[in-house]
Amino acid sequence: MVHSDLAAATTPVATRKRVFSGIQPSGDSHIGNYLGAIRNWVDQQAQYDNVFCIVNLHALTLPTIPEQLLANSISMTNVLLAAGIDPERSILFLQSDVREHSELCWLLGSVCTFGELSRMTQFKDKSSGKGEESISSALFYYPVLQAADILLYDTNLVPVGDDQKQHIELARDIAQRFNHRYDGGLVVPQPDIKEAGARIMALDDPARKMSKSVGGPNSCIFLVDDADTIWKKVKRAVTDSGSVVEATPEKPALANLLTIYSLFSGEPIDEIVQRYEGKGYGAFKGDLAEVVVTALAPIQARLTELNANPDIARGVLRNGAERARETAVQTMERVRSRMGLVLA
Ligand code: AQP
Repeated sequence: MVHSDLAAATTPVATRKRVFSGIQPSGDSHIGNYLGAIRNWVDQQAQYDNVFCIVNLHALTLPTIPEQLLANSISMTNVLLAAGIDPERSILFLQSDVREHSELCWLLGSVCTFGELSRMTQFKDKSSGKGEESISSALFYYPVLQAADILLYDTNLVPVGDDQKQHIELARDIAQRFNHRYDGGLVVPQPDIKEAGARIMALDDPARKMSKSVGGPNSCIFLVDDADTIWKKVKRAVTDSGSVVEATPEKPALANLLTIYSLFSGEPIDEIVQRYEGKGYGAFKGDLAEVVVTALAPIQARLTELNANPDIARGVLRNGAERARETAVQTMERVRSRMGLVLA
């Protein structure tokens, strides 16, 4: 199904599944965030009952500057609005505005083991090369907060990129263990990971995922990059040896660029490959840059408007937090009562 077909599909309100997903306000978002997650959130809005969260508490796992964190929270909200999240149809809120996230995180820590957290590959990736004294314990513990985020909203589906699969599996294990120990109470969520775009790789290293906080400036195309910058980054993107444009396991760099081309243009990869037969990497890269620039232009135009009016984002977040709290409060009452934390 292509981008617009998904948006056209609607599901009656009463039978809608609940979707929850979050994004860290940890810097400019890139096309990996967009193609792996945000675009799917936008496309599926009519099908589901959606809750989207700017997870600023997760951003605290790495060192932050307060003013910058606040500014990033507003600009990430604007990115989601510019990409097409409709606050009338979807709840969009700031994690720290709903205190129940932190409380549930603590309670769920009692049904999650040290061993489970030690096996999380994101923790290993983000802490590798750093001394133990400089890694926050929050970085180790944040999958429990992520489980709390999800379980607080009786979530059925969690649309994420492939890098989050292990964390969603942990959230499922935590919910199942809680239900076993306390005789039910939590909905067990499912990950929703699309095959295409689930893992967009860094432009300078096709073995590593594109990431906001890891890698140099040429590894990512940011959603705010101008046409000239996108051109330069695509031209500099590493390619595999040879000159045939094809998506094979021996050509991971080309496969990544073809995926980006296909997702932004809506054209299947085999058709793109056929069109560039005998033309070489140069022609392909020039057109790829053009495709990305064209696809991002309307998002960037809306983003400029929204960034000029930060009160719009503040209003959306305030209203979203009120709506989110309605469900969060109910879940916490249920959880506290089942755990024996409420006096009769
Ligand atoms: N390279 C990627 N390809 C596909 N999906 C991706 N996502 C992240 N990188 C890729 C998905 O984007 C959503 C929001 O992610 P996040 O910003 O909350 O945190 P992250 O997964 O840790 O992403 P980054 O860019 O690597 O951020 P930093 O560097 O700040 O940690 C998620 O659904 C994620 O799967």
